[in-house]
Amino acid sequence: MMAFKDVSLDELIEFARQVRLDIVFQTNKAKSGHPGGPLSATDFTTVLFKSIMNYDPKNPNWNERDIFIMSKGHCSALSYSLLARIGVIPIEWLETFRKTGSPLQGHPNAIKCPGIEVSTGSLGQGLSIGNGMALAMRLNGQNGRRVYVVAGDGEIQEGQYWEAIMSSAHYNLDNVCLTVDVNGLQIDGATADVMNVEPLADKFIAFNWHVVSINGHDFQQIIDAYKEAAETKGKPTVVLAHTIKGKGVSFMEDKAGWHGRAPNDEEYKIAVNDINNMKYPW
Ligand SMILES: Cc1ncc(C[n+]2csc(CCOP(=O)(O)OP(=O)(O)O)c2C)c(N)n1
Repeated sequence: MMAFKDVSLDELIEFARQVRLDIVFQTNKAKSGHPGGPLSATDFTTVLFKSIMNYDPKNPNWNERDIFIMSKGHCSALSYSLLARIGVIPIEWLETFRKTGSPLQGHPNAIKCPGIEVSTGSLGQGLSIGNGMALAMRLNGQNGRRVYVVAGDGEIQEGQYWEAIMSSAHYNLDNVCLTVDVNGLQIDGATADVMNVEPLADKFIAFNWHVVSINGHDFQQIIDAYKEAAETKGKPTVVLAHTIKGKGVSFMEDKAGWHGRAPNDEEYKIAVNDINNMKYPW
């Protein structure tokens, strides 16, 4: 049922590097977009797409596939890069990011872009939708399928998240795995200052979730966390991925100002150089 792929550490490192390059490429080319959040979520989504999730790139609607929902839809540059690099959409499409008429809009459109399961961007909804899909899988007897949702730590200030968190546990949705990208920042400052969401582990435990806390840039910890999630029966799992917003680009790291600002041509050159020089463990 669970067919995790054995992917070498080098392959994960180079895939994640390419994804980071794609993120700064797309936002530079579009002269708009969100680089910070995608760069923090790159490493754990790389593991999901390269070694954890079941899918067929040639048949994105395959009825037995695992579901990936980027609940924090502003991180679309990351989703598009992942879909392009695994072969669901053409790599050339990345040049059209945020252009009028492109399938790759600033916030993802599930009708226009293959591989995008849910149109997101209005924060707060991803887990609710994922719960519905997970319940449908159960009704259909599809015991091998799983739902992976990625949320931001700012995003889960939305009240809808906590209703959904209650529901996943109430229905014992052990086929749901939520990853919270705990980068400590949101659009205009520190999550702790705007609306503190901590202590997250205690909150999820109180809501009857299985909790795994990791360094969200450490590939082994990420792989182990998703394997543990898949082996956990009777309750949903949340992976609290502690990350750095803007990871890999010196002048973006841990800066809220790079949430929704694109690198200009000069900044883009520095960003490419920084990413190319990232050494693992990073
Ligand atoms: C319902 C809703 N309210 C506000 C926004 C505007 N907004 C876009 S991104 C963002 C901050 C999100 O922070 P976080 O979830 O931590 O994302 P990350 O830092 O990982 O990029 C906000 C408030 C939105 N997209 N949807």
